[in-house]
Amino acid sequence: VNPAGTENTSSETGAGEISIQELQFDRSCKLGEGQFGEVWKGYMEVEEKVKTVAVKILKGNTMYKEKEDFKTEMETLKNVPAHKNIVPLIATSSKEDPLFIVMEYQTMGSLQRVLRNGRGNTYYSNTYGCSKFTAQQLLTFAYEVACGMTHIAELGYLHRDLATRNVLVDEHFTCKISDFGLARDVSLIREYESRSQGFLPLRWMALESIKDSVYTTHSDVWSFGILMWEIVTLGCTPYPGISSMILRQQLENGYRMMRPKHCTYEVYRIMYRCWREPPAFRPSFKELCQQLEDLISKAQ
Ligand code: ACK
Repeated sequence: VNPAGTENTSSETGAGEISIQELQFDRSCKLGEGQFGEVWKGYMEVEEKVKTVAVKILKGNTMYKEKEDFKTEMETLKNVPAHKNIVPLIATSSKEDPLFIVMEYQTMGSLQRVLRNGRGNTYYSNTYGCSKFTAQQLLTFAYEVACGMTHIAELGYLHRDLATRNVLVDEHFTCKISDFGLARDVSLIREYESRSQGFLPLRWMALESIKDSVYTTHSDVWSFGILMWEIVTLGCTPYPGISSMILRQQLENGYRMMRPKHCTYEVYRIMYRCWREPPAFRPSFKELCQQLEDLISKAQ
């Protein structure tokens, strides 16, 4: 098990297989629920210490394909070396029912929740509206997600669903990317829109993903641009006032979200570049890290 925040030079997370009996659940604390699974707060003994964990359990009635996808992705996650901006995987049950993954518990919940909770608390009114976060803190959230994504991209993996709801935040306000590559519980979340292929996070998707179901690191970069927009608007839903029915046509016509109120031109330029139509014209995650780091040091 890799403690939070440590770098691991080995090629595996070291997350082992466990059975459900090795976990204790906090029955009063269901963290989330979807059609295919539930996330529960629980406790597990790790190296003779009781650790608070989040357990994502695949429901028993899921279809064969979803089960196989979940198993495959668990194997993928196990092979990703630890990184301080990726949620540490502690253990899995990938061989027998119930299938589940055990992650480190992240005290503050999702970045979406953190941003929305930060609204209206006017500690800093000189930043992005009235929030309890400074411009520097908000840029740091984006920077940390870009660092985690650089790691994922360098390993050749895709996230496919990068959004503030899938980034978790620890007690030090460090962002940790979660659930990448996993078959997700998308049915009950309003932000996933029903289409013939199932439920899709349309408002976070690159044009080529919407049109041709093409997913690459470049399409993850597009989603990162949307995530930056979520950060500067303190967790608003993208494309306000635009229905999902007309979104594709609007994007094809060249429409992109406007610069949000309070967002600097420099920050807007970064997110706007992530939405260029030719995928190869978008910045890489490494470039995004560099640009955000420069902005953070200027904001000091
Ligand atoms: O915003 P939240 O409280 O944070 O609500 C969602 C919910 O479960 C569905 O994803 C929470 N969640 C997921 N994984 C974790 C974790 N590792 N630690 C803490 N909360 C988590 C997430």
